[in-house]
Amino acid sequence: MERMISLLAFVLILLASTASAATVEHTFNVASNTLQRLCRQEVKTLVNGSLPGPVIKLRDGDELIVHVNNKHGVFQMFSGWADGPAYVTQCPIVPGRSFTYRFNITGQEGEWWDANVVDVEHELTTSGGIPRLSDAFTINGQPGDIFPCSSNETYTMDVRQGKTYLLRMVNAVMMNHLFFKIAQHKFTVVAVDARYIEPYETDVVVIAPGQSADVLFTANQPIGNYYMAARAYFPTPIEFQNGTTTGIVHYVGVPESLTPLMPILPDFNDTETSYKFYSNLTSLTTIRNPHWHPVPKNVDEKMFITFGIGFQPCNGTCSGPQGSFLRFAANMNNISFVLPTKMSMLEAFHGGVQGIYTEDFPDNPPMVFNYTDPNISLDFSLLVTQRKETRVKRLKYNSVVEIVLQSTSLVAAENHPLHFHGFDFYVLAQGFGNYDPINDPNKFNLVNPQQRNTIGVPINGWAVIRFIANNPGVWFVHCHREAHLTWGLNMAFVVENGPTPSTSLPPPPSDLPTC
Ligand SMILES: *[C@@H]1O[C@H](CO)[C@@H](O)[C@H](O)[C@H]1NC(C)=O
Ligand SMILES: *[C@@H]1O[C@H](CO)[C@@H](O)[C@H](O)[C@H]1NC(C)=O
Ligand SMILES: *[C@@H]1O[C@H](CO)[C@@H](O)[C@H](O)[C@H]1NC(C)=O
Ligand SMILES: *[C@@H]1O[C@H](CO)[C@@H](O)[C@H](O)[C@H]1NC(C)=O
Ligand SMILES: *[C@@H]1O[C@H](CO)[C@@H](O)[C@H](O)[C@H]1NC(C)=O
Ligand SMILES: *[C@@H]1O[C@H](CO)[C@@H](O)[C@H](O)[C@H]1NC(C)=O
Ligand SMILES: *[C@@H]1O[C@H](CO)[C@@H](O)[C@H](O)[C@H]1NC(C)=O
Ligand SMILES: *[C@@H]1O[C@H](CO)[C@@H](O)[C@H](O)[C@H]1NC(C)=O
Ligand SMILES: *[C@@H]1O[C@H](CO)[C@@H](O)[C@H](O)[C@H]1NC(C)=O
Ligand SMILES: *[C@@H]1O[C@H](CO)[C@@H](O)[C@H](O)[C@H]1NC(C)=O
Ligand SMILES: [Cu+2]
Repeated sequence: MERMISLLAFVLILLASTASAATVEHTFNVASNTLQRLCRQEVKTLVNGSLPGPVIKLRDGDELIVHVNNKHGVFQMFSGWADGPAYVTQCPIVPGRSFTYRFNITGQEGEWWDANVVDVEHELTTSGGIPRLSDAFTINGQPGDIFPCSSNETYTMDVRQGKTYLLRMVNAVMMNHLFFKIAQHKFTVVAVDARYIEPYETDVVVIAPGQSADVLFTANQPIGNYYMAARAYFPTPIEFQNGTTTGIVHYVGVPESLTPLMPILPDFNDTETSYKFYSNLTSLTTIRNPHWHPVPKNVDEKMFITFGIGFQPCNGTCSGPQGSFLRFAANMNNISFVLPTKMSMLEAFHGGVQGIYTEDFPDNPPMVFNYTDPNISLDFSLLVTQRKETRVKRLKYNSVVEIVLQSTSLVAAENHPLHFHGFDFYVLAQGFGNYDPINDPNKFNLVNPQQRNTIGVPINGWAVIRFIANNPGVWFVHCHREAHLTWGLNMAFVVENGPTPSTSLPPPPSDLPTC
């Protein structure tokens, strides 16, 4: 789903559920269109020609069928055969071809480059360097008043005093966590990553790339105009997109021309605020949340995964800041993941085809060191990995997996937003420094931990997650910073079929694209 939102964007609105589930069918035409932003015209790849894309309204329980016609040349989106990551679950839909996604429903911000995003990605992979910065963040496709040539189209939300509104937020930015505020208003966060949480009061929402949040706010201030604003949480001392995107909360009854009040956003490096938000959330476990399942107590598979930035040798053709013989690489347990090209991993799994991936992703890092020592970043002997491989971890159906996610400070310490396809996981604990296997398990919340599919692991820190592998197939795990994904900060799980047809991967659909 994430590629869809970050590159193309459509809007899903979940309505209150009714007794009867329906089948909702839509057609998406993916093509190039010209848009005007930041004083210039740019060609962008859009769904049905608009940004944000078309709105789809659904009720809990509905089946959604989306026919995608790729008139351009994008990689893609979405779940089993329609999970989306190209070469993991299927081959890309090549220009001129189409594919139908089918999935059942249980249960926007963005970014702008003054350039073609395909060129930005190509530049990144060929240079071996860091990606060029975007030119703006956007709220519903608009940079907002602080950016040039934008204020006549700034996203404006009309509100009536005394009423409560639900904001469904998605961070569709490719590289940055965001702080989000509305001047003088408070929020109640009621869900994250489409999972209900114990209502959480805050005046700032922190949201990682790929995460979502459902947030209530009451228009309880004097009638007027108030900016909603977002800018990066970026605690690493390198260059980043430091602009502030804005929209306007406009109380009906005052002129739209009245200058809005601006909220004071946290400092870019305010790890305290981000950690507080990310670690304070707990699941709603009462009768009000029928989707809640208690945390499984017995663990079948324990893994310890380190991840971070490093380098790989380059044959003299790279042009990044570190010269022509090194390119940036990123890894999990010192293996920099590389996507196959001949066949998708899911087809290889389903067909028993050898040679596409190997099932030897290690349960532990090859070396124990002081992962979060700031001076470790200078230790060149640790930085260069030779392994650029397609390794997966095989899991038995229904096994309970616990993973310590340990960030390393190699090259540059960052908060990496790790996204798991196929599973929502419980976040048992988080902290700074190196995970302590003796004392930290005492901090596990096994009662009402938040459930997520994307976790921003604290900078110079760790997180422990647990999930049940009840979803047969091949599931990609990756950093949701686009550049880190490209550099290989990824792995995948292969989950075996269960004992019955309904717990097994169905055969591929007839229109599955070929590589
Ligand atoms: C997208 O455009 C196609 C062709 O114009 C149209 O049939 C379809 O309904 C549109 N889809 C949505 C979700 O609006
Ligand atoms: C959606 O649910 C219906 C009814 O349970 C089922 O027949 C159908 O196969 C499901 N579709 C998908 C894509 O899971
Ligand atoms: C905003 O201004 C741009 C030119 O700067 C123009 O192309 C666009 O149509 C305007 N939008 C609205 C809603 O007036
Ligand atoms: C944003 O970064 C630019 C340089 O990249 C710098 O000139 C500017 O002062 C920064 N703005 C803020 C608000 O930090
Ligand atoms: C955060 O940045 C500010 C300047 O913008 C600086 O004064 C402060 O020391 C930094 N804090 C940390 C924890 O790095
Ligand atoms: C919320 O975060 C603050 C600061 O990190 C911490 O002191 C407090 O114990 C946390 N509360 C909960 C319920 O996690
Ligand atoms: C270097 O590697 C690139 C990309 O892998 C390849 O296209 C190129 O042919 C190689 N050049 C040499 C001199 O080996
Ligand atoms: C790891 O490095 C940090 C920061 O330098 C230091 O405080 C800590 O004591 C080190 N831990 C170990 C086990 O050496
Ligand atoms: C890190 O290295 C610097 C420069 O070599 C040194 O001054 C500092 O004490 C070191 N810090 C730690 C925690 O080892
Ligand atoms: C990673 O593996 C390489 C060999 O490919 C080795 O030189 C390096 O020290 C390893 N680094 C870590 C952090 O394990
Ligand atoms: Cu990352």
